[in-house]
Formats: sequence, structure tokens, C-alpha cells
Amino acid sequence: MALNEKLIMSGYEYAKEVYQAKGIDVDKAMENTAKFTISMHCWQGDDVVGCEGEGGGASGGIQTTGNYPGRARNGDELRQDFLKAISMIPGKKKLNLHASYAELHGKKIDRDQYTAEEFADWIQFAKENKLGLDFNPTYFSHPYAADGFTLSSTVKKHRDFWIEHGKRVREIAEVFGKNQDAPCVINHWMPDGYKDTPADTVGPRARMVEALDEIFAAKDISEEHVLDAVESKLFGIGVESYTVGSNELMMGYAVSRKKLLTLDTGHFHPTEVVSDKISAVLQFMPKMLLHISRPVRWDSDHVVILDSETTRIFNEIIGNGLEDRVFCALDYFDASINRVAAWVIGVRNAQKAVLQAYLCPNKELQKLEADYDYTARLALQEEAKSMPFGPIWDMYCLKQGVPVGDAWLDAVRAYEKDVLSKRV
Ligand code: RNT
Ligand code: ZN
Repeated sequence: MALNEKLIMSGYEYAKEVYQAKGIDVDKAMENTAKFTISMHCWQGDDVVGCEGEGGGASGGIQTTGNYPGRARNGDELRQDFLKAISMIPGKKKLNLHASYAELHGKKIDRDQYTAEEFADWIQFAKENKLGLDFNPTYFSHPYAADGFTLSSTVKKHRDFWIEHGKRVREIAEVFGKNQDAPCVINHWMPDGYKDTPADTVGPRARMVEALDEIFAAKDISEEHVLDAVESKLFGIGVESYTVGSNELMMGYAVSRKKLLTLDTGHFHPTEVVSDKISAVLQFMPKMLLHISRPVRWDSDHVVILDSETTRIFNEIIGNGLEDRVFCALDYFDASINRVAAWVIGVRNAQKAVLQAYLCPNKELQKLEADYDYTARLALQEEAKSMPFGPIWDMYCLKQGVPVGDAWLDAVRAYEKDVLSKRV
């Protein structure tokens, strides 16, 4: 249902007063939310297939499930879908690319030869739509990763190939970074690992550390343009027993080499939460990256919803004033529903959590805590949950010029009918 402006206004007036009574500046909260950047992953639009041609698709322990029609089949379709999605999403967005989205235009080159030329269309697209770019080397879905190893491979030819790929990606990211007003954040995720218990657990980790060192030593790139992050992981499909890039390895690497650590919400044991790790990790490094996803019983990469962990993550960042130190990217891939809708739902939910965090009476809560008044802290935390957030969100969407409420769904349905359903 499309809400009319008069109705939105009357709800907003009431809600604003409720928040004001708690000392919260609603206008400031909306302003801050509009400045908070969410990096949107390109790979939701095409099931992680990429643009290089010849097969593609997720591998290395990750998997997209579902066969909803209308998958973007090339860069142009993906850009068209992405534009459609962002027309329904408020706030500041960045576009997060993987190296496998290189457009080769018939050129016979491999990932150890890529330059910014293979991303010219993406650079142009980012410029036209005022989107910054983030980047990822693609250390998977390639014959040289078929045995499950990349940077930690014992096969010299393969390892050298992946090291060169990492170097190329940093050079491309530097071009991206120079074209935009925020650094290009690179996430290095390596799927390397074993299905069953290995005999040598030390060798692969030593090789991975050495390979990463070689990649980063190749070129000193200003942090003004590029920030490198390494992502830890617990396990993958077929990589259940041993992951080379475990949390300890990647955390140690990031701390000792002054890199960023990436924490993906799906990469921990089911009872562990990333929201609790942010303040710990930031004791040892100035900046970090998050991959916000939704693990359902395992690292399933479901669409982000407004659940308590998502809310908690943004509360941790915003309530503690860590906005300049934590980069937020989304990382999920669902092919069982309309892919444009999957983007819209996930990113709108992240934005909702941001706005909610800015509307949270954090100062009052911290004061109560300092006074040992844990009764009032709990009471207030719980009452805050039923404060009238909805009307503020509606007003924020209205101000941002994006659909209010579920009105965006009609636009997605029309797009499915006119565009997506014709992709056969
Ligand atoms: C895999 C990691 C990684 C990927 C993307 C496609 O478990 O989360 O970030 O999902 O690079
Ligand atoms: Zn991730």
C-alpha cells in the first residue's frame, strides 16, 4: 500500500515528540543515517557467477541455492538491476565488486593479467551514479583453485598465479580509489582448506602468510586510496575440517601486518556473535571490515533481516561512535527469490538498523550503567524497542526520495514483468 504524505506526516509528528521527550534529535538521526555508507555486493544480482564467461559460479565452499528466473547474465544486465535496486534504497551506498566481474570483451587473459581496463565499464558506472567502489580478489571458481587451495597451494604454478592475482587486484583498487572520495576497501578471502583432518596443519598456514606478505610487499599503496582487509572463516561446504584462513590466523595477520580484519557474521560458531567481537578487535587495529549476512544454522548467506544481531551490530558501531573505524559491507546470495528484491530487502534492513541505532537513547543508557542502575538500563533498552520507529523510517524514505513502506514491491514486480521475465 502506498502511504500518502499526509498520513506519513501525522505519524511522524507523533513519533518525533516521543523521541524528543527522550532527548533524541530525530532530524540529526536521519542526517547521520544518510551519511552512513553500506557497501552493496554486486554478487547478489547474478548468483556469484561473474562476467568472465565460461561457466562461473560460486565454489570454494560457498554455494548459491535456488533457481528464481531472471538472473543477470552479463555486466549490462547486472548494472541495470543494481540501478533498479538502489532506486528503492535510501542512504549512502558503495558498490562492492569481485575480480570475477571483469569484462574481457573477447580478450583471452586470465586473472593474473587483469588491469583496470577490464573494469572500465564498472568505473564509468560508478562515476555516473556517484557510487564508490570496493573490491575483492576472486580466489575461487577457477581451475587453479579446483583442488581447494590458492595462496597456500603446494603447486608453485598455482600459488604464483594467485599471488599475482592479489597484486593485480590491489593495483586495480588503487585506480578505483583515486577516482572516488573514499578509499576502496579490498577484502581478501581465500577458501583454502580440507574436508578431512589434515596431517600437516602448519604448512598451509605458513604458506598463506608468506603469500599474503608477498602480495602486500609488491606495492606500497596509500591508505587514502586503498585499505586491505583479510577475512577469516570457520568452514565451508566440503571444507569442514580445516580452514587455513581461520579467525586466529587472519586476526594475527591483520594485527601484525597492520591490515584490516574482516568479520563475516556467518563465519563463526552458531552461538558466537560478531556484534560482541567489534569492540575487542578494535583494541588492536584502527579499522575493520564487516560482512553482514544471515547465517541460518550454518554459513548459509541468507538475505539480511532486521533481527537482533543486525540491530546489535549497528548499535555497537553507532552507540560507541565507531563509524569511522568500521566499514560495513553486505555479503549474501539468495537465488530462491527475486534477486533485485533480495538486494532491496537486505540493504533497507541494514539502513533501518542504522537509523534505529541513531535513535537509541545510548547516552542515557551509558549513564544508567555508570550509576550501576542495571534495572533502569534493562527497562529502558526494552521500552526503546517499542518506540515509534516506523513513522521516522517512513519519513526518512520520503526525504530520501525512495518508496515508503512496501510500495517498492510493486516496482520490483513491474520490473520482473517487463525486464527479468524476458531473460530466458
Ligand atoms: C565466503 C566469504 C566471502 C564471499 C564473497 C563472495 O564465505 O564470506 O566474503 O562470500 O567474497
Ligand atoms: Zn564474507
